[in-house]
Amino acid sequence: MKMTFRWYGSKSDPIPLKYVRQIPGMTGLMGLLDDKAAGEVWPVEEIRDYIDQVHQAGLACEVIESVNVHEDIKIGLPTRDRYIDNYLATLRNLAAFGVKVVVYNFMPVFDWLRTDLARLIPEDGSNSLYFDERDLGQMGPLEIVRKTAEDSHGFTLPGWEPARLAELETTLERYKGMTPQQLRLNHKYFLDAVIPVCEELGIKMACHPDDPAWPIFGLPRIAHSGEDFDQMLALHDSPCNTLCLCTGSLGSNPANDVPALVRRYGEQNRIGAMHVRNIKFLGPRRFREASHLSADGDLDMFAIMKAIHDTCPDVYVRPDHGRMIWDEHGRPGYGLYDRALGATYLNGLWEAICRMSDSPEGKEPRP
Ligand SMILES: [Mn+2]
Repeated sequence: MKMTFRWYGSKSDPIPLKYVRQIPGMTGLMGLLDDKAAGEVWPVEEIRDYIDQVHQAGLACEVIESVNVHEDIKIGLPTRDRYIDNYLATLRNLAAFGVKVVVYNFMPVFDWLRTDLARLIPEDGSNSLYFDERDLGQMGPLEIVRKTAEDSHGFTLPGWEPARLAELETTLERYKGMTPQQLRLNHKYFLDAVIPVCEELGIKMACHPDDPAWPIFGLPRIAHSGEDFDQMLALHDSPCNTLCLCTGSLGSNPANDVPALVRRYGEQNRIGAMHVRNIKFLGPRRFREASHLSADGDLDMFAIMKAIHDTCPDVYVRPDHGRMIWDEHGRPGYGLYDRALGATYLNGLWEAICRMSDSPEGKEPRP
Protein backbone atom coordinates (compact mmCIF):
# COMPACT_ATOMS: atom_id res chain seq x y z
CA MET A 1 0.00 0.00 0.00
CA LYS A 2 1.35 3.39 -0.92
CA MET A 3 -0.06 6.11 1.35
CA THR A 4 -0.62 9.38 -0.50
CA PHE A 5 -2.25 12.78 0.02
CA ARG A 6 -4.19 15.17 -2.18
CA TRP A 7 -2.43 18.50 -2.60
CA TYR A 8 -3.67 21.42 -4.73
CA GLY A 9 -0.35 23.08 -5.54
CA SER A 10 1.52 25.91 -3.85
CA LYS A 11 -0.66 28.67 -5.35
CA SER A 12 -3.91 27.17 -4.21
CA ASP A 13 -3.25 24.93 -1.20
CA PRO A 14 -2.55 26.57 2.16
CA ILE A 15 -0.87 23.36 3.36
CA PRO A 16 2.93 23.42 2.81
CA LEU A 17 4.32 20.26 1.26
CA LYS A 18 6.71 20.01 4.18
CA TYR A 19 3.73 19.38 6.46
CA VAL A 20 2.50 16.63 4.16
CA ARG A 21 5.92 14.97 4.23
CA GLN A 22 5.86 15.10 8.04
CA ILE A 23 2.75 12.91 8.27
CA PRO A 24 4.03 9.48 9.40
CA GLY A 25 4.16 6.99 6.55
CA MET A 26 3.32 9.50 3.83
CA THR A 27 5.10 8.46 0.62
CA GLY A 28 3.56 10.56 -2.12
CA LEU A 29 0.75 12.61 -3.54
CA MET A 30 -2.29 12.21 -5.64
CA GLY A 31 -1.66 15.46 -7.45
CA LEU A 32 -3.62 17.80 -9.68
CA LEU A 33 -3.45 21.10 -11.50
CA ASP A 34 -6.54 22.66 -10.02
CA ASP A 35 -6.92 25.56 -12.47
CA LYS A 36 -7.40 23.43 -15.58
CA ALA A 37 -10.81 23.47 -17.24
CA ALA A 38 -12.15 20.17 -18.57
CA GLY A 39 -10.91 19.64 -22.11
CA GLU A 40 -7.79 21.78 -21.75
CA VAL A 41 -4.32 20.34 -22.46
CA TRP A 42 -2.20 20.35 -19.31
CA PRO A 43 1.03 22.08 -20.33
CA VAL A 44 4.37 20.35 -19.81
CA GLU A 45 5.86 23.34 -17.95
CA GLU A 46 3.08 23.43 -15.37
CA ILE A 47 3.22 19.68 -14.83
CA ARG A 48 7.00 19.95 -14.42
CA ASP A 49 6.69 22.78 -11.89
CA TYR A 50 4.20 20.85 -9.82
CA ILE A 51 6.01 17.51 -9.86
CA ASP A 52 9.44 19.08 -9.25
CA GLN A 53 8.12 20.69 -6.08
CA VAL A 54 6.68 17.39 -4.92
CA HIS A 55 9.94 15.56 -5.55
CA GLN A 56 11.93 18.28 -3.80
CA ALA A 57 9.76 17.71 -0.74
CA GLY A 58 10.79 14.06 -0.74
CA LEU A 59 7.47 12.72 -2.00
CA ALA A 60 6.47 10.68 -5.06
CA CYS A 61 3.86 11.80 -7.58
CA GLU A 62 2.71 8.75 -9.52
CA VAL A 63 -1.03 9.47 -9.36
CA ILE A 64 -2.77 12.48 -10.87
CA GLU A 65 -6.45 13.21 -10.22
CA SER A 66 -9.15 15.38 -11.70
CA VAL A 67 -8.10 15.20 -15.32
CA ASN A 68 -11.69 16.07 -16.05
CA VAL A 69 -13.57 14.81 -19.07
CA HIS A 70 -15.25 17.52 -21.15
CA GLU A 71 -19.06 17.44 -21.17
CA ASP A 72 -19.08 17.13 -24.99
CA ILE A 73 -17.44 13.71 -24.58
CA LYS A 74 -20.00 12.62 -22.01
CA ILE A 75 -22.88 13.96 -24.10
CA GLY A 76 -21.41 12.44 -27.29
CA LEU A 77 -21.30 15.61 -29.40
CA PRO A 78 -19.29 15.69 -32.67
CA THR A 79 -16.84 18.07 -30.97
CA ARG A 80 -15.81 15.27 -28.61
CA ASP A 81 -12.95 14.11 -30.86
CA ARG A 82 -11.14 17.41 -30.38
CA TYR A 83 -11.44 17.10 -26.59
CA ILE A 84 -10.32 13.47 -26.69
CA ASP A 85 -7.21 14.56 -28.64
CA ASN A 86 -6.53 17.11 -25.92
CA TYR A 87 -7.01 14.44 -23.27
CA LEU A 88 -4.46 12.20 -25.02
CA ALA A 89 -2.01 15.09 -25.16
CA THR A 90 -2.41 15.59 -21.40
CA LEU A 91 -1.85 11.87 -20.79
CA ARG A 92 1.35 11.96 -22.85
CA ASN A 93 2.56 15.01 -20.95
CA LEU A 94 1.85 13.33 -17.60
CA ALA A 95 3.50 10.04 -18.61
CA ALA A 96 6.71 11.92 -19.40
CA PHE A 97 6.95 12.77 -15.69
CA GLY A 98 6.43 9.24 -14.41
CA VAL A 99 2.68 9.38 -13.79
CA LYS A 100 1.26 5.85 -13.56
CA VAL A 101 -2.41 6.38 -12.67
CA VAL A 102 -4.89 9.04 -13.81
CA VAL A 103 -8.11 9.43 -11.81
CA TYR A 104 -11.18 10.79 -13.62
CA ASN A 105 -14.93 10.44 -13.51
CA PHE A 106 -17.74 10.17 -16.02
CA MET A 107 -20.49 11.89 -14.02
CA PRO A 108 -22.71 14.23 -16.06
CA VAL A 109 -22.41 17.90 -15.02
CA PHE A 110 -21.95 17.39 -11.30
CA ASP A 111 -18.92 15.84 -9.75
CA TRP A 112 -19.38 15.08 -6.03
CA LEU A 113 -22.33 16.88 -4.47
CA ARG A 114 -23.16 17.97 -0.91
CA THR A 115 -25.92 20.13 0.51
CA ASP A 116 -23.72 21.57 3.28
CA LEU A 117 -19.93 21.92 3.23
CA ALA A 118 -19.53 22.67 6.94
CA ARG A 119 -22.21 20.86 8.91
CA LEU A 120 -21.66 21.12 12.64
CA ILE A 121 -21.10 17.79 14.38
CA PRO A 122 -22.75 18.62 17.72
CA GLU A 123 -20.97 15.88 19.68
CA ASP A 124 -17.51 17.44 19.36
CA GLY A 125 -17.89 20.85 17.69
CA SER A 126 -16.09 19.88 14.48
CA ASN A 127 -17.76 20.14 11.08
CA SER A 128 -17.84 18.10 7.92
CA LEU A 129 -19.39 17.75 4.49
CA TYR A 130 -23.05 16.75 4.65
CA PHE A 131 -25.74 15.55 2.26
CA ASP A 132 -29.52 15.47 2.62
CA GLU A 133 -31.59 14.61 -0.43
CA ARG A 134 -34.56 16.51 1.04
CA ASP A 135 -32.58 19.78 0.91
CA LEU A 136 -31.64 19.07 -2.66
CA GLY A 137 -35.30 18.79 -3.69
CA GLN A 138 -35.87 22.36 -2.59
CA MET A 139 -32.71 23.73 -4.14
CA GLY A 140 -32.47 22.72 -7.79
CA PRO A 141 -29.22 22.55 -9.80
CA LEU A 142 -28.54 26.28 -10.21
CA GLU A 143 -29.08 27.01 -6.58
CA ILE A 144 -26.82 24.21 -5.36
CA VAL A 145 -24.04 25.53 -7.59
CA ARG A 146 -24.44 29.05 -6.21
CA LYS A 147 -24.50 27.76 -2.64
CA THR A 148 -21.48 25.48 -3.09
CA ALA A 149 -19.46 28.35 -4.59
CA GLU A 150 -20.47 30.64 -1.73
CA ASP A 151 -19.66 28.08 0.94
CA SER A 152 -16.23 27.23 -0.44
CA HIS A 153 -14.60 30.30 1.20
CA GLY A 154 -12.86 31.26 -2.02
CA PHE A 155 -11.18 27.90 -2.48
CA THR A 156 -11.49 26.10 -5.80
CA LEU A 157 -13.31 22.82 -5.43
CA PRO A 158 -12.51 19.88 -7.72
CA GLY A 159 -15.30 19.34 -10.24
CA TRP A 160 -16.81 22.76 -9.54
CA GLU A 161 -14.70 24.79 -11.94
CA PRO A 162 -16.43 28.13 -12.69
CA ALA A 163 -15.90 27.79 -16.46
CA ARG A 164 -17.74 24.51 -16.57
CA LEU A 165 -20.59 25.67 -14.38
CA ALA A 166 -21.12 28.94 -16.24
CA GLU A 167 -22.90 27.06 -19.00
CA LEU A 168 -24.89 24.94 -16.63
CA GLU A 169 -28.34 25.53 -18.09
CA THR A 170 -27.29 24.68 -21.64
CA THR A 171 -25.45 21.59 -20.45
CA LEU A 172 -28.40 20.33 -18.40
CA GLU A 173 -30.62 20.84 -21.45
CA ARG A 174 -28.32 18.66 -23.57
CA TYR A 175 -28.57 15.75 -21.13
CA LYS A 176 -32.39 15.79 -21.23
CA GLY A 177 -33.67 12.31 -22.01
CA MET A 178 -30.25 10.65 -22.03
CA THR A 179 -30.42 7.07 -20.73
CA PRO A 180 -27.68 5.38 -18.68
CA GLN A 181 -27.08 3.11 -21.68
CA GLN A 182 -26.39 6.09 -23.96
CA LEU A 183 -23.98 7.51 -21.39
CA ARG A 184 -22.27 4.11 -21.24
CA LEU A 185 -21.81 4.10 -25.01
CA ASN A 186 -20.23 7.54 -24.80
CA HIS A 187 -17.95 6.24 -22.06
CA LYS A 188 -17.02 3.34 -24.34
CA TYR A 189 -16.19 5.74 -27.17
CA PHE A 190 -13.89 7.61 -24.79
CA LEU A 191 -12.24 4.45 -23.43
CA ASP A 192 -11.75 2.97 -26.91
CA ALA A 193 -9.77 6.09 -27.83
CA VAL A 194 -7.87 6.52 -24.58
CA ILE A 195 -7.04 3.05 -23.27
CA PRO A 196 -4.82 1.89 -26.19
CA VAL A 197 -2.72 5.03 -25.69
CA CYS A 198 -2.58 4.33 -21.94
CA GLU A 199 -1.31 0.83 -22.70
CA GLU A 200 1.54 2.39 -24.70
CA LEU A 201 2.30 4.96 -22.01
CA GLY A 202 2.00 2.61 -19.02
CA ILE A 203 -0.82 4.62 -17.45
CA LYS A 204 -3.91 3.21 -15.75
CA MET A 205 -7.14 5.17 -16.07
CA ALA A 206 -9.04 4.95 -12.76
CA CYS A 207 -12.70 5.96 -12.86
CA HIS A 208 -14.09 7.48 -9.67
CA PRO A 209 -17.60 6.38 -8.59
CA ASP A 210 -20.64 8.61 -8.49
CA ASP A 211 -20.82 10.60 -5.27
CA PRO A 212 -23.38 10.19 -3.76
CA ALA A 213 -24.00 6.71 -5.14
CA TRP A 214 -27.30 7.32 -6.95
CA PRO A 215 -28.63 9.49 -9.79
CA ILE A 216 -29.32 13.16 -8.99
CA PHE A 217 -31.47 15.80 -10.74
CA GLY A 218 -32.67 13.09 -13.14
CA LEU A 219 -29.22 12.90 -14.78
CA PRO A 220 -27.99 9.45 -15.83
CA ARG A 221 -25.19 8.01 -13.67
CA ILE A 222 -23.37 4.77 -14.42
CA ALA A 223 -20.76 4.27 -11.69
CA HIS A 224 -22.29 3.55 -8.30
CA SER A 225 -22.59 -0.23 -7.86
CA GLY A 226 -20.87 -3.52 -8.59
CA GLU A 227 -23.22 -4.03 -11.56
CA ASP A 228 -22.15 -0.66 -12.97
CA PHE A 229 -18.46 -1.45 -12.52
CA ASP A 230 -18.79 -4.85 -14.20
CA GLN A 231 -20.29 -3.12 -17.22
CA MET A 232 -17.72 -0.34 -17.16
CA LEU A 233 -14.75 -2.68 -17.08
CA ALA A 234 -16.25 -4.69 -19.93
CA LEU A 235 -16.61 -1.57 -22.12
CA HIS A 236 -12.93 -1.86 -22.93
CA ASP A 237 -11.23 -4.91 -21.49
CA SER A 238 -7.73 -3.92 -20.47
CA PRO A 239 -5.63 -3.82 -17.29
CA CYS A 240 -5.45 -0.05 -17.93
CA ASN A 241 -9.23 0.35 -17.59
CA THR A 242 -9.54 0.47 -13.79
CA LEU A 243 -11.47 1.94 -10.87
CA CYS A 244 -10.60 4.57 -8.31
CA LEU A 245 -12.48 2.82 -5.57
CA CYS A 246 -13.74 5.54 -3.25
CA THR A 247 -15.16 4.00 -0.10
CA GLY A 248 -17.11 7.07 1.00
CA SER A 249 -18.77 7.61 -2.37
CA LEU A 250 -19.81 3.98 -2.73
CA GLY A 251 -20.60 3.68 0.96
CA SER A 252 -23.16 6.51 0.80
CA ASN A 253 -25.55 3.81 -0.42
CA PRO A 254 -25.86 1.18 2.35
CA ALA A 255 -26.69 -1.42 -0.34
CA ASN A 256 -23.02 -1.33 -1.43
CA ASP A 257 -20.87 -3.81 0.52
CA VAL A 258 -17.65 -1.80 0.28
CA PRO A 259 -15.12 -4.38 1.57
CA ALA A 260 -16.64 -6.98 -0.80
CA LEU A 261 -16.31 -4.57 -3.73
CA VAL A 262 -12.65 -3.91 -2.87
CA ARG A 263 -12.06 -7.65 -2.80
CA ARG A 264 -13.89 -8.28 -6.06
CA TYR A 265 -12.03 -5.67 -8.09
CA GLY A 266 -8.74 -6.09 -6.23
CA GLU A 267 -8.74 -9.76 -7.21
CA GLN A 268 -9.33 -8.74 -10.82
CA ASN A 269 -6.40 -6.30 -10.62
CA ARG A 270 -8.78 -3.51 -11.61
CA ILE A 271 -8.24 -1.00 -8.81
CA GLY A 272 -5.86 1.75 -9.93
CA ALA A 273 -6.25 3.86 -6.79
CA MET A 274 -8.23 4.00 -3.55
CA HIS A 275 -9.84 6.86 -1.65
CA VAL A 276 -10.46 5.65 1.88
CA ARG A 277 -12.83 7.49 4.20
CA ASN A 278 -15.74 6.82 6.51
CA ILE A 279 -19.29 8.17 6.55
CA LYS A 280 -22.13 8.27 9.06
CA PHE A 281 -25.66 7.48 7.92
CA LEU A 282 -28.27 9.83 9.36
CA GLY A 283 -31.33 8.60 7.46
CA PRO A 284 -32.41 7.64 3.95
CA ARG A 285 -30.13 9.49 1.49
CA ARG A 286 -28.82 11.57 4.34
CA PHE A 287 -25.28 11.29 5.64
CA ARG A 288 -22.32 13.23 6.90
CA GLU A 289 -18.64 12.54 6.62
CA ALA A 290 -17.03 11.11 9.74
CA SER A 291 -13.47 10.79 10.95
CA HIS A 292 -11.73 7.78 9.41
CA LEU A 293 -12.12 5.69 12.59
CA SER A 294 -14.53 2.74 12.11
CA ALA A 295 -16.33 3.49 15.38
CA ASP A 296 -17.11 7.06 14.27
CA GLY A 297 -19.04 6.04 11.17
CA ASP A 298 -20.80 3.19 9.44
CA LEU A 299 -18.05 1.70 7.28
CA ASP A 300 -15.77 -1.08 8.52
CA MET A 301 -12.36 0.41 7.86
CA PHE A 302 -10.53 -2.68 9.14
CA ALA A 303 -12.41 -4.88 6.65
CA ILE A 304 -11.63 -2.39 3.86
CA MET A 305 -7.90 -2.32 4.66
CA LYS A 306 -7.85 -6.11 5.05
CA ALA A 307 -9.45 -6.46 1.59
CA ILE A 308 -6.72 -4.21 0.17
CA HIS A 309 -4.05 -6.23 1.96
CA ASP A 310 -5.41 -9.53 0.65
CA THR A 311 -6.13 -8.55 -2.95
CA CYS A 312 -4.22 -5.43 -4.05
CA PRO A 313 -1.48 -4.74 -1.48
CA ASP A 314 0.50 -2.45 -3.79
CA VAL A 315 -2.35 -0.04 -4.51
CA TYR A 316 -2.16 3.73 -4.01
CA VAL A 317 -4.33 4.83 -1.09
CA ARG A 318 -5.19 8.24 0.23
CA PRO A 319 -7.24 9.43 3.13
CA ASP A 320 -10.18 11.15 1.52
CA HIS A 321 -12.11 14.10 2.88
CA GLY A 322 -11.57 15.02 6.48
CA ARG A 323 -13.62 16.96 8.98
CA MET A 324 -12.57 20.49 9.88
CA ILE A 325 -11.09 20.24 13.38
CA TRP A 326 -8.91 22.24 15.75
CA ASP A 327 -10.31 25.50 14.25
CA GLU A 328 -8.47 24.92 11.01
CA HIS A 329 -9.55 27.19 8.13
CA GLY A 330 -9.08 25.25 4.94
CA ARG A 331 -10.63 23.96 1.78
CA PRO A 332 -13.81 22.09 2.71
CA GLY A 333 -12.99 18.38 3.03
CA TYR A 334 -9.28 18.98 2.47
CA GLY A 335 -7.84 20.39 5.66
CA LEU A 336 -4.55 19.07 7.00
CA TYR A 337 -5.36 17.82 10.47
CA ASP A 338 -8.15 15.31 10.05
CA ARG A 339 -6.67 13.88 6.87
CA ALA A 340 -3.32 13.45 8.64
CA LEU A 341 -5.10 11.64 11.47
CA GLY A 342 -6.89 9.53 8.87
CA ALA A 343 -3.65 8.54 7.16
CA THR A 344 -2.06 7.67 10.48
CA TYR A 345 -5.03 5.56 11.52
CA LEU A 346 -5.07 3.71 8.18
CA ASN A 347 -1.32 3.12 8.49
CA GLY A 348 -1.92 1.71 11.96
CA LEU A 349 -4.54 -0.70 10.67
CA TRP A 350 -2.14 -1.64 7.89
CA GLU A 351 0.74 -2.39 10.24
CA ALA A 352 -1.50 -4.56 12.42
CA ILE A 353 -2.93 -6.43 9.45
CA CYS A 354 0.54 -7.06 8.00
CA ARG A 355 1.92 -8.27 11.33
CA MET A 356 -1.03 -10.55 11.94
CA SER A 357 -0.69 -12.04 8.47
CA ASP A 358 3.11 -12.26 8.61
CA SER A 359 3.42 -10.00 5.57
CA PRO A 360 6.71 -8.15 5.60
CA GLU A 361 5.24 -4.83 4.54
CA GLY A 362 4.15 -3.47 7.90
CA LYS A 363 7.68 -3.72 9.26
CA GLU A 364 9.66 -2.24 6.40
CA PRO A 365 10.97 1.28 6.80
CA ARG A 366 9.64 3.60 4.15
CA PRO A 367 11.83 4.17 1.12
MN1 LIG B 1 -13.26 10.08 -3.56
